[in-house]
Amino acid sequence: MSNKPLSPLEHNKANSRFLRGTIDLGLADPGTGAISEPDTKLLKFHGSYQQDNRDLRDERRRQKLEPDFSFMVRVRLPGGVLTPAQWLALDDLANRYATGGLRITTRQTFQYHGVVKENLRTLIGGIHDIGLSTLAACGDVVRNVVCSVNPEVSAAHAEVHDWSIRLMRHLEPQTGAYRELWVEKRERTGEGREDSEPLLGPTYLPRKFKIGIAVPPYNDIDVFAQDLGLVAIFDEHGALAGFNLAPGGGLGATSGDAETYPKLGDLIGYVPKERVLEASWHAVAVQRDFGDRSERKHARLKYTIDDRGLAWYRDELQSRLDFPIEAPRPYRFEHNGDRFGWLEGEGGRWHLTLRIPSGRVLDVGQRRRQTGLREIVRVHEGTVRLTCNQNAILAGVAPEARERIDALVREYGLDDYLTDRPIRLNAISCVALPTCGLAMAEAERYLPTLLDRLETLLARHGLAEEPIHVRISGCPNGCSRPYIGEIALVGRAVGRYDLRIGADHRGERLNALYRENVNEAQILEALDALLARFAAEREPGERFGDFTVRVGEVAAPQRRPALEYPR
Ligand code: SRM
Ligand code: SF4
Repeated sequence: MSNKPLSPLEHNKANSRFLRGTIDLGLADPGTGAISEPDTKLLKFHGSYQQDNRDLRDERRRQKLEPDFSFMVRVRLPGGVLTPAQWLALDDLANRYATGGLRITTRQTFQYHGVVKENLRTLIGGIHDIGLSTLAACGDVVRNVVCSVNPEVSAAHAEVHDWSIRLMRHLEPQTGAYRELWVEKRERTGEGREDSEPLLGPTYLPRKFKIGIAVPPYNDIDVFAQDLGLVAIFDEHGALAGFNLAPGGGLGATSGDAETYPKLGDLIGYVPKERVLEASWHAVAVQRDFGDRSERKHARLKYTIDDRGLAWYRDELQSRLDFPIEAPRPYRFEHNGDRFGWLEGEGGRWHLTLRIPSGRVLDVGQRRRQTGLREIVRVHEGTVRLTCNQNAILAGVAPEARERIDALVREYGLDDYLTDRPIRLNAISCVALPTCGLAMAEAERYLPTLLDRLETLLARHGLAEEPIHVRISGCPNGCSRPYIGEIALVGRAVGRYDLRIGADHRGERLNALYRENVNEAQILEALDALLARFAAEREPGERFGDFTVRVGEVAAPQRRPALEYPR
């Protein structure tokens, strides 16, 4: 283990009395819209980030006012499944306490933005009251466990979804701080002496830890971008047998720092389903014990594995288990997108996947998505499922209810899935400006313009119906998983992006840098030439990302995970 000094956040966590800090005092201080800097770090573990409106920063500074502070609140929603009643309650909380409606994230949950300090306790308490939580939605913990939205085979999905909930419960923080602060709303939180964290320990994990379960043939969660990816494996009767383990994925990178990089996870083996809780516990514990606690940029599991070797990680994990990790089992992914429109599932129930651009559940002009979804959910008797591509599914609809839902979809302008071209349907963006403190360029607000320009280019080359996956992030942290986009823009500065190409559409190959730090005109010029070549030289059925690698426009980037032991 490292002799380097611990990062300041490690001391902060150690002294926090199991995540209490002085958050209670900060919330009670009427003199500022903020809380103290050390407490902002602890607040993340409770599911909230302090932010300020970056559009207003300069003006507020000129007026000698403190920044326009508010809080982002992230709900924890394993597997992205919620009831209509929960949807309505979350929607109501958004209207009362947040700005900008609800936002579906790339990890199939909701975020609220613009929550002022005085409303934090009411909002988080309200989320708790409907059986949900924000605990561990952010911070150095196991985050929201995502899983494939798989409504076609609902029995299999139901079981996999159940595992995502069990994993979340098995690995979540045990501190009483959350209950004291947000449920009991105590003026003064306790001492934390009675708390213990059997898995995470008093300093929690070195960094965030993400777990996701994919259900082949769909990789809609991008399983190889997780710290621990689980690929569900089914037996010959279609019953869930167990999971392949793929540790070491992670996409974040820091601009200009070659020591940080995106990476896909590697397959190290298979465990039967009844062993997955134990295997995941120890997969997390290895990172707890060996992850870098001195340099946060180097603290994700991918770096621990790259420093020590995949075989080391597998052996270390195996040494903590009293059952063998078996060889990985075969599976095949078809794509990492969503399947829009109506699909019939088991038991004669139907499922409707709606396109929600950038996940914004908000009324804008004719597109009254927030009101429309509220009206639909009021009559909907199944569940709602959020996808990691920021879309929403009305699941479990009776055949006779479809017509009414279709009418509401049309009335409120939720019919993008019928009108949009594939490139628009599959595009993902991160939040970026104005709320994200790390954004270097626009993402969500620029995406519609970018797509207009790309549609013009595609039409020029006779490619209007081409389902190319486009992803844009406002900085290299990669929250829209841009490093697995067939075309990706990664923000470097206002109006400037790295253009990356060459990922596949199954989430099994990273893309590579094609043009560095370029503006819109340069991006469009480069893509114009690439699309012309694609239209002229592609093989039948070949996808854009695969084409750019085959013809050598970019060198084949990181391999897809190999189906073999790492020895
Ligand atoms: Fe993210 C930080 C938004 C998914 C990698 N991410 C942030 C913060 C909290 C900015 C900050 O630290 O101040 C962003 C808040 C913006 C805002 O105003 O709301 C933010 N990340 C998001 C969301 C909301 C993007 C979206 O538009 O949907 C996603 C919330 C997911 C969730 O519900 O939990 C989101 N972030 C991701 C993903 C994709 C994924 O997990 O599938 C990644 C890449 C995968 C990974 O983790 O490697 C991702 N976010 C990061 C990183 C880079 C971490 C790293 O290892 O370097 C940061 C920066 C950090 O942690 O220091 C970050
Ligand atoms: Fe913010 Fe960067 Fe994540 Fe976008 S990718 S939300 S700009 S941290």
